Amino acid sequence: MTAAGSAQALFPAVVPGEAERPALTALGTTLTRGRLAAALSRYAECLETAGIRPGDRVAVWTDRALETPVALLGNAAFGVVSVPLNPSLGTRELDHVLSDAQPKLIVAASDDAASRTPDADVLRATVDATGDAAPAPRLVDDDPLLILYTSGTTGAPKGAVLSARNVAANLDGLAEAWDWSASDTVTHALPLFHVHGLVLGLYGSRRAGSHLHWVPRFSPEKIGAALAAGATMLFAVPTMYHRLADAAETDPALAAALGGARLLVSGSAGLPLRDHRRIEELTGKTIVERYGLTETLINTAVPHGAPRPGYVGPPVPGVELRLVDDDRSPLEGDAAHDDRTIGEVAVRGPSVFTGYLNRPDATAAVRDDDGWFYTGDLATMTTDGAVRIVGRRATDLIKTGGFKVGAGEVEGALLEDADVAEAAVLGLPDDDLGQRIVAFVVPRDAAAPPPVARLVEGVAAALSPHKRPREVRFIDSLPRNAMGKVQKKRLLPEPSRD
Ligand code: MCA
Ligand code: AMP
Repeated sequence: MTAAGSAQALFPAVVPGEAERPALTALGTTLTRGRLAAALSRYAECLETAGIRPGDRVAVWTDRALETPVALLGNAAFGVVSVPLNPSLGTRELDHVLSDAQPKLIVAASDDAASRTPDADVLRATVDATGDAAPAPRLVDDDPLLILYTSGTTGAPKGAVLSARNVAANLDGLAEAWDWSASDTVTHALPLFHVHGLVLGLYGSRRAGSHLHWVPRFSPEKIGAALAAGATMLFAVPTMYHRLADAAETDPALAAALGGARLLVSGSAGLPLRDHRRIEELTGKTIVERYGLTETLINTAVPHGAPRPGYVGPPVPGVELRLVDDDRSPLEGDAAHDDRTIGEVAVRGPSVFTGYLNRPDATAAVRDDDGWFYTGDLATMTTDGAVRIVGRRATDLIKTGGFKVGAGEVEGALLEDADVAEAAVLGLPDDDLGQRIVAFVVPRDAAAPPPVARLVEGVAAALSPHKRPREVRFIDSLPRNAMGKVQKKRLLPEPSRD
């Protein structure tokens, strides 16, 4: 696995004798390690023919097709910087990402990308797994590997730039925590445009040498089938576990398949204790949680063999973590470890991103001169370092189905509607989604409010379907304080106000 000098390859080379082991399965096709390496080489040749050189930015339209993981692995292997694009991105958000990241090329498995981006160069991706594999491993270095777009409270999403070293360091820490090895098969049904599905699921599997069985569209049945076919690890967001628990209640084969896995991992949002318990009762397996951010990758992980519902684990090997107060001073003495005193999570280490693309101001706001990154998440810690996430600083950041959504961007999209005078968006508790996006809208004419479907479609078409409000409530005016500032908490039902 080592290349020249002490430099290390990002993904291990295929060892003779192991070329026939499965590496990647999706939609009924399996590529062995040898054939995947060949497919990456053919893909790299296509990039070269298209005039792409290492260091260039290439966007990947993450169609639900085998071509997508092959392109994302091929970009990494060839040394180009991937900008993964959600194919459901609305017009406004797509324009923003393309003008911010300025990719030289968009790679896509379908015609969709070309019709949505008439001014861009689009390369139609195919999987050609014939011929030899060229031995040109991408090394672990500080050059950018990925630009991943993530929402803030206001404004358009920012591009978090992650280097190969960020990714390799984090994946090695997770492999240690979870005893993740080449004998594992990971399955997941996550999108490939975010850290969870892409960095952990796809790149993690390649780095550990394990087999990835990617299910491009989530359903409990398909996850059950992947587990029954031999997957040993499942990565999923809490919404998926909630739906798996619902389905397993009437499907003993699914419960048995979940129980047969070596490790069930949840992340991207907190898993309610109720769903922890339901899965445990139905399958005999206890889910382990891990906690992270796009900008820092995974900060904490419950280790394999030591499940602890309610906690997201100790720091991943290589990550420094501490709780800080409102002034960003570390909590001291017992307060830092009493599992009661709440502080903001700050992290430092090789997995913290290199910065936001084109946004040094935003980078400086979250990372200090000593390299500490301030997550905005509120937590407690035990004496043995186990972290419990209890909330977030900003109520304007919503996590719905594991996707992060800024209230401000949804409000902005609602205000585009000529019949909307004012809008305030909140995440309200939801058993399935964790939080559901609820829009409080003041219509220009109370007697003739705009149709709800039009408002919902408007947000989906401008931003992305997962940012659409699941509920719209019309109100006469937004509650404001004496200074005229909107007081969103007064829109909440009484018990949720704190
Ligand atoms: C429905 N649809 C619509 C509308 N209604 N489209 C436009 N306008 C509408 N009004 C479409 C959607 O586009 C979608 O189509 C389909 O209907 C279902 O949409 P939806 O109801 O939103 O999906 P869901 O069934 O609720 O999805 C649940 C889910 C999903 C599968 C759990 O939320 C999901 O994949 N979550 C994963 C999020 C994730 O990976 N987060 C990681 C972030 P179509 O199906 O065709 O698209 S990384 C991170 O957080 C950190 C680092 C970490 O810790 O991991
Ligand atoms: P993102 O910006 O999509 O990368 O989301 C990062 C945010 O997801 C974190 O700041 C947390 O608020 C949340 N998150 C991720 N994993 C967990 C978890 N296991 N428990 C609670 N919150 C989580």
